[in-house]
Amino acid sequence: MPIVGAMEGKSVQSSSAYRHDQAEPGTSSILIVDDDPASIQALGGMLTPFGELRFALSGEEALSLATQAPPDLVLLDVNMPGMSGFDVCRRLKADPRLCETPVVFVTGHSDLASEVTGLEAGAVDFISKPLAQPLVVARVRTQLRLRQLTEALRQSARTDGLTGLANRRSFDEELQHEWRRACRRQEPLSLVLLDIDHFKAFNDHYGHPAGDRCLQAVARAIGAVIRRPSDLAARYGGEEFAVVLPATDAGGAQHIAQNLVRAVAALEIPHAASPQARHVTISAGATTALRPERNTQPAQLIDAADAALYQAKHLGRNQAVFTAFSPSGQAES
Ligand code: GH3
Ligand code: MG
Ligand code: MG
Repeated sequence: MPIVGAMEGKSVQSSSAYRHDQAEPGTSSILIVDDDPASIQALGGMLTPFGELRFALSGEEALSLATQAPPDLVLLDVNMPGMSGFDVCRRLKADPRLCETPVVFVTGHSDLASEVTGLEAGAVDFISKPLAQPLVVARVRTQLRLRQLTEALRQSARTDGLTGLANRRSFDEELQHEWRRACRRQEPLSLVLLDIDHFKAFNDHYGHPAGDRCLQAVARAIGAVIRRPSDLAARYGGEEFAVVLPATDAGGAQHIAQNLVRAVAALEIPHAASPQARHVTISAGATTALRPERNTQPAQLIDAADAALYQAKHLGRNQAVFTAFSPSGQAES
């Protein structure tokens, strides 16, 4: 069985000469699962142009490869010794990281009952053996296209349209997520809230479109300050932004908050209507939960950062204030 040694668990890059105009050529990751090496070889030959192909000869191996790196599409044989394709599909659908990956069954006998079982297990389509190349290519292309559209919609539902930062909904979800993670790992979690100073006056003076461009420039400056992949910058609402800093202690949070204030001032966006500065500035409120606990809520972290932001405004704006966050959930100055 030369194909097993040659292809098992390996990646094969596509040739870029082949054109698929609907699903982007060469960019997708497909996992092909079949205990019959001849079927794997046939499918592999048909699908090479779509991108990276990985192969598994059993359900167990398929789950292990999918967990290592979630694919864009799984082509799954129904009848395999050991774990059946239906079981593999159910396991994929039960995994939060893999449940969105479309599964197409490839089956030798497509009777009504097994199609219903497959669809109930979470599959999106069936392909019958013997394999007809045009049909396989068309069905795979359709599923990859749908996957791309779903991903694009998911992304846009999480993004603020004006600034390209995470939107409020995404911020709320991520803060909850990071809070739970920090509780589990006993790690600190920091939050910085930012608010543009005298922005109403900026809009009144320069007009709303200029205000929008200012928000975009401030968002870019914020994005350039935070560099860790786990950090999240979001538009919290209007001219307010939020930065979530996982595994960041009080010193780190103060440092970032000060850098954010400096970075926006350094843009030197003229603000002739500001009573305080000649250019656009922001105020920042930062706080750190040293060891988040499950009996406290991320909303209390927001309250503490907001209290610090209020103080920064009160002290004269264009500055960062840090407020400690006590384990009981009360903010301390
Ligand atoms: P402070 O220094 O106390 O924060 O004063 P401020 O004027 O920035 O605060 P205020 O809350 O009074 O005004 C916020 C302004 O932000 C009012 C609103 O016109 C403007 N704003 C909110 N969202 C947008 C937006 O999407 N685009 C534009 N151009 N302006 C916005
Ligand atoms: Mg405001
Ligand atoms: Mg403001």
